[in-house]
Amino acid sequence: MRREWLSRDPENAQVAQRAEFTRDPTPAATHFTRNHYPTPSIDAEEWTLSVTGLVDRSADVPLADLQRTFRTETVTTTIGCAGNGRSGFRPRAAGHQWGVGALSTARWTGVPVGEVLHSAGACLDDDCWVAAIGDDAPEGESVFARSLPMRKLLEDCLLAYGMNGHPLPAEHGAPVRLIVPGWYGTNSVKWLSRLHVMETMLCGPEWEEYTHWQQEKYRLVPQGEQPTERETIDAFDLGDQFADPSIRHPFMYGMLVNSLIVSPGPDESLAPERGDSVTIQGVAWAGDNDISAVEVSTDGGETWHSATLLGDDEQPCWRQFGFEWTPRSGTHTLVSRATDDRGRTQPAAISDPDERLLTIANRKFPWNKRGYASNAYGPVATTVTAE
Ligand SMILES: Nc1nc2c(c(=O)[nH]1)N[C@H]1C(S)=C(S)[C@@H](COP(=O)(O)O)O[C@H]1N2
Ligand SMILES: [Mo]
Repeated sequence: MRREWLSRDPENAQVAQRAEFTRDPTPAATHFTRNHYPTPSIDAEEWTLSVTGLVDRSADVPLADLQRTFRTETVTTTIGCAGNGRSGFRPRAAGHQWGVGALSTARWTGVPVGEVLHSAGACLDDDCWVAAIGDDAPEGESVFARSLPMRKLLEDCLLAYGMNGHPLPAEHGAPVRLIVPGWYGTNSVKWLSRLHVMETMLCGPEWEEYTHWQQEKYRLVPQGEQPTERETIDAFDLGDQFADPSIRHPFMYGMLVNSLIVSPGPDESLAPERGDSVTIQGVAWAGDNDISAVEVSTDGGETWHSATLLGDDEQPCWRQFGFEWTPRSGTHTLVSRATDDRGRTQPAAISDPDERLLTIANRKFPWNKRGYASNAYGPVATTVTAE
């Protein structure tokens, strides 16, 4: 079993085995799927991308033009759903109870968003916003749309029509989706139909049908509070939003540093020859930042050892790591703890709701109503037994 279904209609499936995470890339058939509405069927021949708002020339770009007229790039990136790890929240947070499998890495091929904005004569100022609008909402439902800051779009975002060297599959957003490397998956709008350049985020009565997924959902909100609409913010990395007291309910943008032990797998029994070592393997990722170190503990976080980072640094995707361990017989709790290149480390646990935390404090991640964005290592620990 490659994927475990959380619901079939709409389709929501997570990667079933941690072992998949050291495959590079995650095959499309294994990649997690997170849909709020059923997968729409869109005729690629009829499809166009509308570019509207603060532009000199509004445009409707057909797929063939997108593929032929503009520069193409391929980017490998790790996408994690903001709800990944939600099942670790106590008490339970609302929504699908994702384990650790709403996380995958793929190679996306498409056109840098800046190419298309440029050719439409869009306002490219740093303080402009672009609404990325999806085409999946059934009649009467809120349109799936996200507001992205211009600087990020120009830096590294793609209008993707290919995944792992094949045409983009329907459930991953065909014919074209946005890819926002290093940011929570919700920003990578699938079944993209329109880019609208504006001075603010989607907000206010004028955009009523478009604001739900931007302003209400995908905010980090403690027990007993409600998020209020904002027109703009100027910190995007979730850690930077935590550090800005003017942003009380952060938006799900740049991902926090995180890691996971892949092998040995949960509940595995190890039978190494006496004195032989076992390789502990895992993956670590840090959104827009780089991983600077990973530590591994075999006693649930009491003592820590430096792991070896493998592969390239400066990739907008996960870094693999390894640690040679000579287990004594008995039961062991394995956890990993990554640190990003800005010195920020994963917390140990998720807080209680009544602590009302608004940021990571005392090595605790703030419990929040929708169970978003936990990077605590405790809830994703694995237990193994050595003979
Ligand atoms: N139009 C649209 N785009 C969407 C979604 C959606 O429901 N509708 N889900 C978002 C969320 S919450 C995530 S985590 C990613 C998941 O991408 P995937 O299904 O290709 O893994 O798509 C995002 N893009
Ligand atoms: Mo998500």
